[in-house]
Amino acid sequence: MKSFAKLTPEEAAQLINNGETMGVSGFTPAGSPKAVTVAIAARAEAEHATGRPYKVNVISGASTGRSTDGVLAKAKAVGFRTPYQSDSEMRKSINAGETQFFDMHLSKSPQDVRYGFLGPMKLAIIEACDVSDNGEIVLTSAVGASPTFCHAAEKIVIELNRYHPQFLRGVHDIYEPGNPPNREIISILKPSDRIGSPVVKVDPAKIVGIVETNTPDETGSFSAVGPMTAQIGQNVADFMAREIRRGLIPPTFLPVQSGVGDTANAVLMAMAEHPDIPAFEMYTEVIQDAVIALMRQDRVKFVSGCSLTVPPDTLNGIYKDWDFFKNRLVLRPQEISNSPEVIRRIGVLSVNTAIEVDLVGNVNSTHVLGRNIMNGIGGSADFARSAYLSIFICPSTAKGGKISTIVPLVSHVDSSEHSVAIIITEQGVADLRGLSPGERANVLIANCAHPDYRPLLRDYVARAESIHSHSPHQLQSAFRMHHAFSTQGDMRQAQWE
Ligand code: 0RQ
Repeated sequence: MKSFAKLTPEEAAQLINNGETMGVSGFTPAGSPKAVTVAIAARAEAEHATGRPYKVNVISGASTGRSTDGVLAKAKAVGFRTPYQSDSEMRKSINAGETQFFDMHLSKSPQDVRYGFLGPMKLAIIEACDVSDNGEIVLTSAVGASPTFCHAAEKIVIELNRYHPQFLRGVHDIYEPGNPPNREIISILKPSDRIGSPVVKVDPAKIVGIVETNTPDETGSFSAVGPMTAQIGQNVADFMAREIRRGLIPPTFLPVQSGVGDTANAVLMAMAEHPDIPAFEMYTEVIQDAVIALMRQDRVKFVSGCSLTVPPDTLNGIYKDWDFFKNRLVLRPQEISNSPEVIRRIGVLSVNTAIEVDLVGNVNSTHVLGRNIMNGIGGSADFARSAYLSIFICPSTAKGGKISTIVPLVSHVDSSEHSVAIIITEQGVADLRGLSPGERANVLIANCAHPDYRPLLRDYVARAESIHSHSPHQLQSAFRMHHAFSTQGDMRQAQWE
């Protein structure tokens, strides 16, 4: 390490100029930069104060911590952003048109960087817990797209974060697929298979300097499981147990993927508590709090993921019990954790959250009323499209009942009806497998819609059916519920034409 220059964050911030692109390490707040990005935001504010333009393009693994997206967006320092975000300042900047956002499948964004589709990358800012003279980088609590950024960027700055112990060497499995026509099979047959290297190997000449930090990940805690999320979780667990009984899921079970957030946590808890579901393995994207608790109880036997997105207390506990955890988890690049090829082959049971679902099973995971982005598609469709069983969950209503999440037609499509098998709300389960659009509409209304909205939705379908078509729609009324919320503040006010 002696051979690398020590830089202050401010010196590192000089390495990227207006209009240039940087790649940032991490995946969620886990492993994302915490010092150089803050200095870049300060530089942007100073440049703006003198009337000079300064905006950079930011490519990350997924969402980041507030010291990346939060401070940069607040400083109006981001011209272009991809592939995912979940920060309130960044969301505001995107929805105000100040930042151009390109919403991408997370399995695909690294390859688009490698193919050159997103232009040249000037700088990679990479959080590491160790780096050797010969250019071996040991990442921290996430892998994300860091291997690709290290290879694609002209220059690399390392944020050497002393908070993370060097014994993390060995938990990462770094494998970067080649570009076609020379790509090989990703030979993962079960979640615990390792196919790569414990380190990211780079030409040490590309590492222009090291910024030292000692800062925890900016990951928040989850809320306690409430009655709504508990009921959704129970419905998912009961459904899976039923599928085992019917012989449609093998009795040994299959690897599980679960999305992020409180509902996903509740689903995992309910699955782990269900007496008919055996202890299982996970092939997922984000490893969040519930997974760690369930590993300690031996209900989750092994987990393959892309990031350890847990609050600092939980992470400290993992580091303290490293002998227990080190052989039970692996962190992979997002191209591998979310690889459709692997997900399809190993038969992942996938559970993701929807914002709204329409009567034929199209899912909107990203947009509120078709216009404003929430977070992005993330890895949801990487899993949904290729899963053994693709489940989407959500409460049947939002905003105190003024919004129905079951609508005639979604205002934006992320996972189409062709990728969605099961919808589960607190009301129940709609099994859409093998159903025609009209049949899907009936089962979704009966089993998943809130009772307040069932008559309205049944009336919509009845009117559509009166004109005899394959799909139960009337174009003149399809967005009336959204329009009623926009203009009258309540979808129940909708009237069909
Ligand atoms: O708004 O925060 O103002 O109260 O949306 O909704 O119910 O708290 O759900 O936090 O789980 O987020 C789809 C956004 C759900 C998330 C989404 C409002 C609601 C609330 C949040 P408030 P909840 P969650 C990858 C996993 C895409 C990426 C993905 C997501 C806020 O799960 O970003 O799946 N998914 N990644 O009130 C208007 C509606 C609404 C609505 C909810 N119909 N209209 N507002 N809200 N429904 C795969 C992995 O492996 C991890």
